[in-house]
Amino acid sequence: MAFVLPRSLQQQGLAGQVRTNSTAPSAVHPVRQASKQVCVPAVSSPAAANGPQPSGRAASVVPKAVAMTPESKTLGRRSSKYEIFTLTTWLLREEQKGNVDGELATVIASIALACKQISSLVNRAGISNLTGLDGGENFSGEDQKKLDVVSNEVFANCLRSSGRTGVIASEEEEVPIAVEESYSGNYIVVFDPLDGSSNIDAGISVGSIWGVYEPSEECPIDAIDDPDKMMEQCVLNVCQPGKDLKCSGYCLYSSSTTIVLTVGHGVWGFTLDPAIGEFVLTHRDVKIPEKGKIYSFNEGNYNLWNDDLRAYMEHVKDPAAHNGKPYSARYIGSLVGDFHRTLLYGGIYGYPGDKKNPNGKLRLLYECAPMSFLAEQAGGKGTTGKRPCLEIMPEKVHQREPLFIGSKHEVELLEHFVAGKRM
Ligand code: AFP
Repeated sequence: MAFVLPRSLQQQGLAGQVRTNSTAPSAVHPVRQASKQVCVPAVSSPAAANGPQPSGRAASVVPKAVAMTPESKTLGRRSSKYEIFTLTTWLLREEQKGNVDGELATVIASIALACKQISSLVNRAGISNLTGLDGGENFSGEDQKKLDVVSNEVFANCLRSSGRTGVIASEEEEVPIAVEESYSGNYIVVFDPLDGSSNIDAGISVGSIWGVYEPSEECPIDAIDDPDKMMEQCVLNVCQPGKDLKCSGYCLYSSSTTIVLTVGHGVWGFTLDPAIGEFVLTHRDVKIPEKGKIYSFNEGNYNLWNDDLRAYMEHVKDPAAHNGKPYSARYIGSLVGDFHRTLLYGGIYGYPGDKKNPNGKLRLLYECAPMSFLAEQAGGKGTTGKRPCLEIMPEKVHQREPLFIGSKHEVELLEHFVAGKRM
């Protein structure tokens, strides 16, 4: 877990209690050295904050192949076949509608910039000696890949530089980091910078996942004098239920790099156009199919599952129960890739608890809750099998929960079995 503390806390002496950016081991680590690029999105407008154009290419000389979108009409301007609708344009429109404020737009723009950098690093991993293990472990005892470490730094740098983030929590770190910033904001960002990284060395899809919260109103961190209490409060501020999310999203690094996000008004997808370095709208107001005959579980754990889950699994594979055509199995082992397919094609993704790990493997704050917010905004569902993920009040930053997510009908069918019922 990494924290960027609001300046008010740093001034009150909390910075001395926690690892600061300047003392981080990155100064001597070759991989970390490589990632020392600091992201500085301009904070005055989302348009500027979405990153620089590659030199020599102005936004106006967009290749002909880029299609004009229906959104251009809603902007009230004369449409042109060269007009494109980018993430920046979308953020401006959402700001005009009152769905995001300028600060949140800046946070999202800085996340998009981090995703561009990570996309470039992932693409070049094999030729830049960024595959393989970093040599360290994260606090959970999991081996860290080089790209886990680098992506964490890229994400944290971009959020710090946005000047709009007060607290950040990452899958990769447990020790809080106080950063000497001249200004900081209030938004709380939780993220998994590179989910599915065990797939990296084989060139298989990976992704980043994030969620953005406002500080909890019941515990204003500025009002506390005791540094220990302040630290506790930072953790509490991060630990909010998913229903309080202001934004969540993921970036898929695959055959293309695609950001899919929600600010509570539907789900929108933007694909990185490498020719212009911009995320271009490609998925408008995504709705997950109501039904879908694809299941995505690690069935290797079958013998560790309980009877209800095994009965469900037998049901979806039973030709007699489905007019001769059972469900298809698809499993990448990368939540972002598996969820993206489920969102577009329909079906269900599941990571259940089992005899060894009663709460499964996935983390509530930066995996289950952000993905469930997306699923619900797209008309689907995300549950533990017993209750909606968005309703769970976290007790720990790195808490694990079972996750079943996808088409409404498919998740409800699973819940039916988990409740001990049968067809
Ligand atoms: P890694 O980041 O260690 O590859 O874990 C990925 C993940 O958290 C999620 O993206 C996958 O869906 C899930 O774990 C795969 O876990 P199994 O390997 O146990 O199926």
